[in-house]
Amino acid sequence: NKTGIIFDLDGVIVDTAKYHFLAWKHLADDLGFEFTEAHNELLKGVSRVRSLEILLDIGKMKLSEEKKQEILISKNEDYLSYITKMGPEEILPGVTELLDTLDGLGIQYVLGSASKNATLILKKVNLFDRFTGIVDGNSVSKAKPDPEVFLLGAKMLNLKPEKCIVFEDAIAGVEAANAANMISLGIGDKQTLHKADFNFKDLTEISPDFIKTLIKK
Ligand code: B16
Ligand code: MG
Repeated sequence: NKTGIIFDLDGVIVDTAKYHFLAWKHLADDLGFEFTEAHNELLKGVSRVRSLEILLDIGKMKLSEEKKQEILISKNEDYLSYITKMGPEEILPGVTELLDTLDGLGIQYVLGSASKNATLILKKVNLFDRFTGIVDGNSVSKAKPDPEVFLLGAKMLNLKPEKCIVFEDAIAGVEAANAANMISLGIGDKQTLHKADFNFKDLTEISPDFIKTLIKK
């Protein structure tokens, strides 16, 4: 009757969206159209390939498959130039305290992220060793809102989906958690994430008591 946790990465553990934004913006600059922070919201939780499609729609551009592949590589190189400079000071508020609470209660947790850079990012912020396992953009064939990433997470935890709690900041991620039949915790704007079972502004709002009531269910 154990419970396990699956954490999304970008927007829950660290704010890598700001680095994705810079890299996508450089690309849009090169292609000659405007890309704003509001546009960047549309890319949160979305896969790399899908992000490029959305970006090209914004710029009303069509490119060959070959050119798209080329662009995806250079965007990632640009993005990695920021990621390699990351350190533990970039862990979002409340994360370390929550992981300490989970460790104290003997609750295991894994990562469930769309990013292909997840392992590198967790290592940079010194959190990699704390996770029981990592499911990321390299392990899945279907992107969120497909539940695949979280179902693989449940497997890694050796738990039934209904015994898993998902922390997500993106609409597609909340939908994926719900489709997986897991308990979804929306982290961020309550209106945006209204499909989540529970809503919190950030992880500082999650008390040990809340976790204890949740794992009793
Ligand atoms: P990469 P998450 C997602 O991370 C980001 O929110 C999304 O903006 C990004 O496109 C995606 O990872 C892929 O990232 O280019 O590093 O493979 O929120 O699922 O942890
Ligand atoms: Mg996210």
